[in-house]
Amino acid sequence: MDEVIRKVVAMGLPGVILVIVMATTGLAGGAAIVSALAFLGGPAGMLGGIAVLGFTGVLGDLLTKIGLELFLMRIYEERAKTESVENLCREIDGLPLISTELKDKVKRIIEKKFLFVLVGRTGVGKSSTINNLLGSQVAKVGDYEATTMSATLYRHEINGLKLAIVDTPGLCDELEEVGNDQQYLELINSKTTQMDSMLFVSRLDETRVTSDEKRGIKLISENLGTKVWDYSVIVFTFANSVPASRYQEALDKRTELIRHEIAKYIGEDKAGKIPSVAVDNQSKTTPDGKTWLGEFFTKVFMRASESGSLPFAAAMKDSLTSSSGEARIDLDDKQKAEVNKKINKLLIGGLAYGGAVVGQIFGPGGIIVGGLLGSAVGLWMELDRRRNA
Ligand SMILES: Nc1nc2c(ncn2[C@@H]2O[C@H](COP(=O)(O)OP(=O)(O)O)[C@@H](O)[C@H]2O)c(=O)[nH]1
Ligand SMILES: [Mg+2]
Repeated sequence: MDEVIRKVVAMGLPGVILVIVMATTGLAGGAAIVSALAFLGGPAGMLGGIAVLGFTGVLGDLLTKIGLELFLMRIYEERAKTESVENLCREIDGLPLISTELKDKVKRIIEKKFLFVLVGRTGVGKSSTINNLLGSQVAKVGDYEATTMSATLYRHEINGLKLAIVDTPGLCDELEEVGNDQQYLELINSKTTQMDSMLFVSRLDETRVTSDEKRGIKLISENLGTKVWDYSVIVFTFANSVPASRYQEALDKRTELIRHEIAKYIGEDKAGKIPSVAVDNQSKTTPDGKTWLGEFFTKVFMRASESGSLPFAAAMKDSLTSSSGEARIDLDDKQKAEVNKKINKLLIGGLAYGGAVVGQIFGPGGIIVGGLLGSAVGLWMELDRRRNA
């Protein structure tokens, strides 16, 4: 661990306050210490000494280099190894000078809760995809009557990561009573800062963007805000329903079509960057002979990591690097290299994150990503409350 981080960790709350004061006020040296003491409401031994005074120099340097966000994540991640997560979350809630959004991010890194949302027309394979991702039959498949707007949240814990996947039936369906989705969208909207990725699910073997999908894209863009597309991935199901000879072409064409529809709200440039991936819920492979789970993981991981979901990438690191047992998700060398590069670049930001090397993904029974779970506890409780209301 970096020496500076180690020192701040050893200081506990006073150390955190000192870091925040320096980052948000630009104060340094004795002035920063005096100010931090004021926030702490009295003399705190560790901040009083000359040792700390001299320390503010190197502290400031590292802060400039990696930024407050990464610094705080790193400190709390380290402290969570020896202190209760519950107490730390309470401490974080009470921190001065920083936004609620930043607090949420820092809490997420120690709680290891992640939220994914699946949207798509009924019947495209959302539930099947969730089951494949989580490696267990948690979602009910083939329910064509699920055209109500009640969202379902599936929770699953994998290697200590708490994943929540929200299945949103109806969002892309032509409904008689559309009255509900406003309320529902507002609800999701209030949680978007906690959403790690939104998966837009559509069939690969179709030739058009259907009117329900267009409506879904419009609803999402207008209600969740266009930013939601920054961390979305387009997932094409029924990959094997397309002949192998036409697979790549179909994937390119379908991607282009969906992106074009989304572009109406965010522009072609941004839409052109939304990644897509093909899966087939009845098979381990796609028509190109590749195992799709690895590609899927890589795409979602990269996207969630890019979209400012540093906590996700950070928490993922341990799962990615565990080395016991057989991996449930196999990454090929290229995928491993990509994920490695991302983890090392993102997490580290110059800081000793320890040069993670992706070995295998999620040991026995493990894996990844699918949905939305964690931060979702709030969403889940809210949905539950409304459902029962
Ligand atoms: N061949 C094939 N069938 C699929 C695929 N995904 C889902 N299905 C089938 O399509 C039907 C609807 O799937 P479901 O997961 O319930 O869709 P949802 O309404 O979006 O949740 C079920 O009969 C699934 O077995 C896929 O990728 N390939
Ligand atoms: Mg379903």
